[in-house]
Amino acid sequence: MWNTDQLLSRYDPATGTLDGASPVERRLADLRGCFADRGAFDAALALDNPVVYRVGSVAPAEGEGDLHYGVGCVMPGRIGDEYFLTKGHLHAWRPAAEFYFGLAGEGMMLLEDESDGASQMVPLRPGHAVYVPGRTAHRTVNTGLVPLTYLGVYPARAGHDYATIEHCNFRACVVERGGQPVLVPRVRSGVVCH
Ligand code: S6P
Ligand code: ZN
Repeated sequence: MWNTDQLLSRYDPATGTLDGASPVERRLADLRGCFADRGAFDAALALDNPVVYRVGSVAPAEGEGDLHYGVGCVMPGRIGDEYFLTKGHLHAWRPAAEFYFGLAGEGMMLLEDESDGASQMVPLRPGHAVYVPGRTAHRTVNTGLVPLTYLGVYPARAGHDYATIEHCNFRACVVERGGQPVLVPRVRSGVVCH
């Protein structure tokens, strides 16, 4: 029999955190190579190294069929015209899909199909349920003025492959144009992968 502490984690909307979660904090310096405009990144980092996002993950069990989940909170901000974002990853176990649910703020999920490289952005807002299929790189982007908070639920065996994204980055990025988020091909890359 599981005890209640293993089954229950409470979300605090005031702080955007789950109790009992193991926290990870990513600052701007941790995101080198993620933003398209390297000059704007270096200039911003010379001034400050703010927290860009936090994730608290809960891993109740590790068996086949088990689930892990986490709450992410991405701060508002931009580097040049590109909105603050998460590193992004593929799942190490490629078939693993993920379910996202928006809790607060407004943003986009940036998705990239590993098989054909097709990019897509999907709105993520309170009450939005977003399905991230397997074999799809995913990154969360805050396009609003307040923290973007969301729940993600994924197979325990999914794992994270950050290396593929760190090497090549996403093919597209979400930038501000006339006050609106738009998806554009990423330029100004130092690495040619695609
Ligand atoms: C995990 C899930 C999320 C991310 C979070 C931070 O599979 O997709 O909890 O971990 O959005 O993003 P990243 O790319 O730094 O893990
Ligand atoms: Zn994921």
